[in-house]
Amino acid sequence: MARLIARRAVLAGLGFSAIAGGTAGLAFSPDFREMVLGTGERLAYGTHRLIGRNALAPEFTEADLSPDFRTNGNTMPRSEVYRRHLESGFSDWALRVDGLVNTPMAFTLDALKAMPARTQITRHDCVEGWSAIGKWTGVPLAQILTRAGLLPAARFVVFHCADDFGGMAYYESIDLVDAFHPQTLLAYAMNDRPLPVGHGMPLRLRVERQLGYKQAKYIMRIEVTSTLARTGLGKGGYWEDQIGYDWYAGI
Ligand SMILES: Nc1nc2c(c(=O)[nH]1)N[C@H]1C(S)=C(S)[C@@H](COP(=O)(O)O)O[C@H]1N2
Ligand SMILES: [Mo]
Repeated sequence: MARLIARRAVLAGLGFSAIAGGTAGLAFSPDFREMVLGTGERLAYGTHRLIGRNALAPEFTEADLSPDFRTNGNTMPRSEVYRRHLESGFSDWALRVDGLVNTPMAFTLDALKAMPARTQITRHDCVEGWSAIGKWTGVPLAQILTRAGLLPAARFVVFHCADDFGGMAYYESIDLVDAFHPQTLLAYAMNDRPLPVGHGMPLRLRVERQLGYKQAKYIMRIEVTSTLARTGLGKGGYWEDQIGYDWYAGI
């Protein structure tokens, strides 16, 4: 039942009217395109939606793992709150899930680890020109959203992070198609070990069909919204706001 509601909200939220039809991928509503997409990304977005909402990013094998997966961006949030969680091993940390949901919820790290997990070996592509293959284990975001239940107006999932650049908090957002994609994870482990601080401890996003800057680290709160206009400077993410990176960073 909860699943059905969530699915209906996905379809309604994106204006998919003919999801089962051959052209479903291009059936997103014009107002949605105008609101958030530039010309180049509109092409990538349309292509991905045409290929299929659940088309998988390539997955690799253990032999392909990068011996050295570098870090990028912030590697240690400086907020007091984060420092305290780090010192206490995130024992009283909880992921908050709120916004346009039926039931606002909080998930401790143990609760997340007790949920059905998915592991995938994928390539991370940073817009700055480097890539690395890593193994990620976490909870599919779809499970979290299904547990909380989406309200009909839900269209985006916003990830609020613990770190900032010059006082501007890092955040990112995705649409509901990516949010319910089978490879979209809230990862708590990397290469079979707890997520290192530099890579986003305790929780980071993996949204495998998009570039590195979408892979939000240090997630503290997930907010479901109907618009991106009221978060940060309104472009859907820290780098989108600051230097105009595409909101839809399709690879
Ligand atoms: N919270 C947060 N998430 C972030 C960043 C950041 O600075 N802060 N940097 C982004 C960028 S540009 C990249 S390439 C990846 C880097 O992930 P890594 O440090 O695990 O390699 O994280 C992304 N997510
Ligand atoms: Mo990046």
